[in-house]
Amino acid sequence: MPVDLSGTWVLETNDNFEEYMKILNIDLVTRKIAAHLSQTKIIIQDEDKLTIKTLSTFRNYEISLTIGEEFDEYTKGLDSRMLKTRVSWEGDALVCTQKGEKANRGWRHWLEGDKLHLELYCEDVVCHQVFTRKQ
Ligand code: VL7
Repeated sequence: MPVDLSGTWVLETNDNFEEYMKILNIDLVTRKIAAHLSQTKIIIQDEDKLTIKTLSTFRNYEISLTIGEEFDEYTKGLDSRMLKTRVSWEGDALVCTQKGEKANRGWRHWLEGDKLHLELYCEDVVCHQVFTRKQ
């Protein structure tokens, strides 16, 4: 376990989220609602087991996985696609690849000081989110 990302994290900045939603074919009305949501990330890291909850007043999303093992991900309530997903450590970054209909899809988490960073990417679009620890 290179680093421990566990904790409750609150979204502080969300660059290019609109473009990320567009590339996932999220409809306009949903995008307008989602764009201004406060998002809370709850990460529970226990050796090679990981649970990540993304919570908001509109929708919640949760994945549970074993590091290094591919699993079937269904992005229920998001873009509702089936993916073959794998999450691994690359140094101190937690890196996810999501194989499916969309090319170059995945995400990456890392720590910088007391902030949690997340890049969400799909095709040529990158959304960069920064979270701060909930007090
Ligand atoms: C998941 C969603 C836009 C649909 C609703 C927005 C509700 C709160 O994949 C994600 O996190 C990973 C890494 O931490 C773990 O699953 C981010 C939220 C991005 C993409 C789709 C908009 C509708 C937001 C769930």
